[in-house]
Amino acid sequence: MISAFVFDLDGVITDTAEYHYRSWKRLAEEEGIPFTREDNEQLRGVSRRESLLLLLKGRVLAESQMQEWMERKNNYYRQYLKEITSADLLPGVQAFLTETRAYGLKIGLASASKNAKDVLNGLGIMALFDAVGDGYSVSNTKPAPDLFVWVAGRLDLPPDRVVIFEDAEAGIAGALAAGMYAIGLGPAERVGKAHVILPDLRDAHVQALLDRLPATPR
Ligand code: B16
Ligand code: MG
Repeated sequence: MISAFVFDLDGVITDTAEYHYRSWKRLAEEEGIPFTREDNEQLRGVSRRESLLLLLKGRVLAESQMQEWMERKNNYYRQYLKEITSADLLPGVQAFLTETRAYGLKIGLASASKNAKDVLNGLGIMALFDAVGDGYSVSNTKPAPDLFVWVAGRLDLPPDRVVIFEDAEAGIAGALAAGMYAIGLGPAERVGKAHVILPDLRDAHVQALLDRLPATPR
């Protein structure tokens, strides 16, 4: 029996990837490092530190400088966050979350972002969540299962009663490693290992999705 739906944030509930991109881009320009939108695709769902390492492409910085660069990028990013409202919810999200609650399922968040709570507040949907796992909850980031396990623990549920909604390959891998169900949002090249693949949450319905899940997650 499924008892909870747990959502990734960036790429599932809202599209903060564009703001992350602009913030990293500004830092990269200030430091004379080439950084394109294509480079940014690799940063989806990846922690701030790992994002910086990808941006550096093998360049080595002292730890203090890494900290300063991450802080600077985050300050740029937080400027964008001030502008976030419910208009930034991805299509279908509000209706699907409302339907999920009405169906009687618990709702959780599993995001790599240390800014996740501010994003949920800006979007005006914080009150819908029973548990929020963010960039402060665990040390091991996706594809490790740790964050999903942490959220399931908060919801007091075993893994096979939890369904994860993810847009990143690393997120799907983490959900499966945790022994949970995975619903992939996006192209099969990225989320093909999920139990069910959807383009996005537009037209998604709880019962129809539950009907498509196999009897066990593995
Ligand atoms: P922060 P998600 C991830 O969010 C983003 O996809 C990724 O680009 C970002 O680097 C990461 O959060 C950390 O964000 O710098 O705010 O801590 O997809 O896991 O919700
Ligand atoms: Mg994501």
